[in-house]
Amino acid sequence: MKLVTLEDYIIKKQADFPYATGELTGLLSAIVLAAKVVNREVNKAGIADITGAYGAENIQGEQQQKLDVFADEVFMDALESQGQVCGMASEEQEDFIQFDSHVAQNGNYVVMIDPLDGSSNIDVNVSIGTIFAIYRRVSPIGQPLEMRDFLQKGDKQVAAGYVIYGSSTMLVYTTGKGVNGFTLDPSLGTFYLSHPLMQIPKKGKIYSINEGNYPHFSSGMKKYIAHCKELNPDSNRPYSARYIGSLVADFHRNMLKGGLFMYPATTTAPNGKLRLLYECNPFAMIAEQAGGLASDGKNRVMEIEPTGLHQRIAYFTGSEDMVKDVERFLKEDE
Ligand code: P6P
Repeated sequence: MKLVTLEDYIIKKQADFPYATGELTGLLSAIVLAAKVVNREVNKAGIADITGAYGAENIQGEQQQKLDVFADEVFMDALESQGQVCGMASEEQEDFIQFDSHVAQNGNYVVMIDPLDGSSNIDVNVSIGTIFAIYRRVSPIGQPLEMRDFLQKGDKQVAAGYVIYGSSTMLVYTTGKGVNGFTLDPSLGTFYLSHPLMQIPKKGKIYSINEGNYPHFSSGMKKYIAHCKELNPDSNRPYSARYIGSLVADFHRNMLKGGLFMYPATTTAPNGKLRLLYECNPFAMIAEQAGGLASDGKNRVMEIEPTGLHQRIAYFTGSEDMVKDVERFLKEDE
């Protein structure tokens, strides 16, 4: 098979990008560079003295793992020095950041990012990931950024993607013309096209949810879980339960095998846990581009009008038929 590098692919496909062709190349090259740097550190976290809680707490009130802080800084530096991006919002930062280098001030784009999602899994060697969404700024170029540049609906994403740091490191992204996956050859530091035009199987046999929260689920949610477990060979049930507890890993498995990832609202977390801007929307764009769906249980995620940088929503994404099934069960809760 002819080896296509990520750089070749971006150049070949940049004509698909609805804006100045060189802009996408620059944008993605910054992300690729940062991903390689983070990948190197993640791969040696077990031996280097940078694992373990950093001591500080991030905006979520969670213990910041040192790699969280490192990854946030690496992506921020790479994006700022590239020039197309004028600011970013991150899970690790309370407010958005306006890049002040003269290079970035006239950038057309802002980036929302979860620099290292699933970081609580770092110490147990479970796959973790970076999740990113790219938007064009809406306020005047060269002027101070405004919150409205970040509180944009998911439908306004010009690109979205994730990096999974696992048994192999992959970068998966879309610019609205399908989803492509690239695998890193660490000996060369080069990403190669390994999963062209990824499609999520319409029907899946895997349901992915933290059933430890069962006592806090709605009745409709409980009935859907019972539905997943029911013996019904004609509809491939009972499904298999798979929950890694690392969103990027759970989502990536469903991209390849089909399935439904769920993080519903509960009595203890009435808005769910996952973040709309830098977790749910990027994966929603990817899921839809791959023939799947992403819902908050009632509404299409990418139509939700954001109200805050760290806003949480209930989240259901993956195989089209399974998302529609769970929405039917949740309707009874209304
Ligand atoms: P729970 C990891 O901390 C994370 O943000 C996602 O990667 C993951 O899907 C979710 O939280 C797991 O949450 O409550 O099941 O441990």
